[in-house]
Amino acid sequence: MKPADLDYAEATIAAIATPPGPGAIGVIKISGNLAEKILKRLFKPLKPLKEFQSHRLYYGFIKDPRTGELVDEVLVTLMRKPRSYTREDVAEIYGHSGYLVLTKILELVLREGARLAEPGEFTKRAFLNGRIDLSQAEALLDLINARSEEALRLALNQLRGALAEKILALKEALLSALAVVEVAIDFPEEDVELLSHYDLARELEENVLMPLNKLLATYQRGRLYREGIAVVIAGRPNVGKSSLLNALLLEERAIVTPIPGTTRDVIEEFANIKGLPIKLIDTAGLRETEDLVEGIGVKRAREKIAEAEIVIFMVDGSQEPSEEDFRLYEEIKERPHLVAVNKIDIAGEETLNLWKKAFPHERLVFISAKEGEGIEALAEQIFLLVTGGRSKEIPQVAPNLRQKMALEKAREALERAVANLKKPTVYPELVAVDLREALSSLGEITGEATTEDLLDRIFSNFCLGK
Ligand SMILES: Nc1nc2c(ncn2[C@@H]2O[C@H](COP(=O)(O)OP(=O)(O)OP(=O)(O)O)[C@@H](O)[C@H]2O)c(=O)[nH]1
Ligand SMILES: [Mg+2]
Repeated sequence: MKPADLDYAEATIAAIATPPGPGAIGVIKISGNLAEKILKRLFKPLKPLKEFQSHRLYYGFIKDPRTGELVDEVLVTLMRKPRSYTREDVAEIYGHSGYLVLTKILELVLREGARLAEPGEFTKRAFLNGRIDLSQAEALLDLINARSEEALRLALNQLRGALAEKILALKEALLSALAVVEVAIDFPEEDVELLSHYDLARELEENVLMPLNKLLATYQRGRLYREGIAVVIAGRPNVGKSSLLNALLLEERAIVTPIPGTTRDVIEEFANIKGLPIKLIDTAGLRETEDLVEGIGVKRAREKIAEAEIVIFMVDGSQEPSEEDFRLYEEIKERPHLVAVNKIDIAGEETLNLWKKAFPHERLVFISAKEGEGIEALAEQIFLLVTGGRSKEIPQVAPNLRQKMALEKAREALERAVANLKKPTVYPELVAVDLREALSSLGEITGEATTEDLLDRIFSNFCLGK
């Protein structure tokens, strides 16, 4: 663990903010009280410069102040607090992105008094200094990791404070209820008049519980768009699993041959299916085998099937259904699944009818992975299965897992408060305890009440330099 002393938290931090490897530019970020001093020591402007003006770009060179050695030709900028990402003085050096060059500049910066930033530490400071709340910090992470347009939109909304706003509204409604209850505590002799508990219960239900439940209901959708969902393609060897993977990805990702047992490893690739980030998993064909390598592949395939959220069970529609097909189907039929009857381009009508009889349900899709036939219908079926057939409407905001758990805690406390208010005899003290608990749970979402542990957990997911 890192030291928790004040010096550590107040130190000037620095990191390379761009991904490693050659590129047009590479950025070094410095944040903290020493930022300006360090910049002055290392940066030699082309034109003489008395003082940096905030938020201006300057052209010049980075030189090692000890040896005078030239390190890079750069642009630099200084953003004085509080108008910066962290609300501290922030300096940025835009150099040529070569691994060695950037490392050299960073070393100089560290030698002049900064320490290496931890992953997410710049953003953590932005949070600690009150520029963003915790839900916005998490939105930044979502923004960086977004794999679909919708995930991006959700992240942007949250970054702009859409979730924080909703939480604030809930908290205000809670606070005004709490005020009424507290009056009842302070002036018990004033009797029921001040606190018409039944009305208060109704108000809480309408103004807090209902919107809170609405917000909770968007969790699943949000998770879908943020994290996507794993879909495994499984079936006997040679039925066309890898061909389907390629068809859905629109590229020749997996090897396809007429030889049964071609795929032995697990192949995972993200595809965008109707806006959903879907992790497609192609697996080895399921069969008994003497081959050691293939055997391992089959074992892994079974593991993937067990983990997957959705299974596409694939069969060869050009052949009649066999015992083996039914036996394998038994393995997966309890999972959310689709049955894809493949190779309809070469399948006879009678054989296809046999398949229709074998799996008489709405999850049956007829396709030709090779010719691209029925792939759109299959994508539609996947979408329906994933979204549970609910509307295609995407929510404006959606809590993540951490936020959902806090919302649920708030809901429990609220439900207790409402139940107590509806009893014939009301003990305002009890109600107040629950309302305060609900308030503090909501506060966890925006980060008014946090622990070092929680912050570590959130910010360590960031990349270095963010
Ligand atoms: N006619 C026709 N042939 C197909 C179709 N889909 C796949 N094939 C052929 O079937 C053979 C096997 O295809 P693959 O995609 O490798 O099958 P697989 O299920 O991944 O096979 P394994 O990796 O061995 O388990 C290849 O020769 C493909 O060209 C289809 O829709 N129609
Ligand atoms: Mg294959």
